[in-house]
Amino acid sequence: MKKVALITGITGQDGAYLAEYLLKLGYEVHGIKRRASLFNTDRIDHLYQDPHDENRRLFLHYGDMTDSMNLTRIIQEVQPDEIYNLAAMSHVKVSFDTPEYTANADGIGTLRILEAVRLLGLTEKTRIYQASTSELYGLVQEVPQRESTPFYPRSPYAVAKLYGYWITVNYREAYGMHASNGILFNHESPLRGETFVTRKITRAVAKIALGQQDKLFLGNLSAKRDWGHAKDYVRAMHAILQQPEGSDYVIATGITTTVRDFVKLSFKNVGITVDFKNEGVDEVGVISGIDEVMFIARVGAEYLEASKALIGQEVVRVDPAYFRPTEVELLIGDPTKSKTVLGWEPEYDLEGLCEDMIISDVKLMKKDAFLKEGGYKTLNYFE
Ligand code: NAP
Ligand code: G4F
Repeated sequence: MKKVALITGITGQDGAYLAEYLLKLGYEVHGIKRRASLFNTDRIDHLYQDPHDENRRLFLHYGDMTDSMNLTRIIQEVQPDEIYNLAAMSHVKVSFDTPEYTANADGIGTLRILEAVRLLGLTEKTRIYQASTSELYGLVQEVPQRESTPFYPRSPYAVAKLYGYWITVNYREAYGMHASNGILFNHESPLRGETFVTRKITRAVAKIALGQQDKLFLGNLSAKRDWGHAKDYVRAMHAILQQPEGSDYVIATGITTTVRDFVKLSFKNVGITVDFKNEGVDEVGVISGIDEVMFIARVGAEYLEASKALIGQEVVRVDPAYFRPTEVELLIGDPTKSKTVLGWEPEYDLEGLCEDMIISDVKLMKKDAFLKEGGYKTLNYFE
């Protein structure tokens, strides 16, 4: 029997990778997307199937995490075996500007899904994955962070996700539901939203290498994150729902890196060496050399002459506008449980992740070529 999955947040980074992964596994996939004034399905357009196709296995439904009746109706219609609750206002800095909405969509939104499953009498049938986050650890109480590490959220986003985490645990314990939290550490990809720090960096590096941008302004360069690849992390989400019982799992690489070092690595990926000098808000990143072979391979010989003129140029600066009122300085996860129980192993390391993002962004910034090839529609993420 074909399994049926419902993904909230299917138009996001993880939703797109997960939808493709589940379709490849033979699932019928339903996704909830928000109505927007422009198309917002770029990341999943390559999976789109004509509504008249009799063998269609991807279905999209309009909906919103703040609308209980809508969510309940969709779950009633779809009768899913598995729900992946990925929809959220997921930007930590923005959550300080929109705290009430974030609490509603990310916190109460999770309750709406759980309660709909319960009210519809689907507690035996439907397994639920909740997209929990390493942001729950916030002001970290233990290094590395594991499933038993106490939480100390540091943003309206993390506080909303704290509610989502505990209401998921509560429904599991109170009603015997197969409901699980994936406590995922930061995961990135070529599909990452442009305002998260890794993608902001890889896009800017590609543009600087192509002569389209002069400078990259960043906030806290010393923040440390445990960065993995979203492709690896969606495999873990699926594995969590295949376990006999619901439970909570840390998904992480166990390695942490500063934002500063991710900047250096990204430039290195296009053959540009960047050194940092000064401290605090006066810290700057300056180009000190070009590896011509690497530059030509990654960017193109036609851009080499112009790039040589960049040596000695200041290309990174700190802008305090990107500082957060309360910061999460260090995240590093201990993935022992997910490795032993789920058998989960990531395929990408940080170098592989950064390379994947840089290659994609250089291609994307060479816009004409990219659009001629059909943009995202030409990409099969799991091939
Ligand atoms: P993302 O790219 O920002 O995608 C979020 C998705 O949620 C998008 O499809 C978005 O729709 C949708 N959405 C937002 N508000 C909604 C609402 N009110 N109703 C319905 N849909 C809504 O996030 P992601 O990186 O894929 O992350 C997926 C989930 O994992 C999120 O819950 C995030 O908080 C959590 N998480 C992410 C990470 C990470 O490092 N990526 C780590 C831990 C946990 P639009 O496309 O219309 O905006
Ligand atoms: O890329 P970020 O915005 O991700 P953040 O805040 O860690 O949150 C992401 O990961 C969480 C998992 O831990 C998810 F739950 C959440 O949904 C989201 O996907 O920022 C990473 C770090 C922060 O310390 C930030 O202060 O980079 C620092 N940073 C420095 N300059 C910057 C910038 N972040 C952004 N977005 N933009 C900057 O210019």
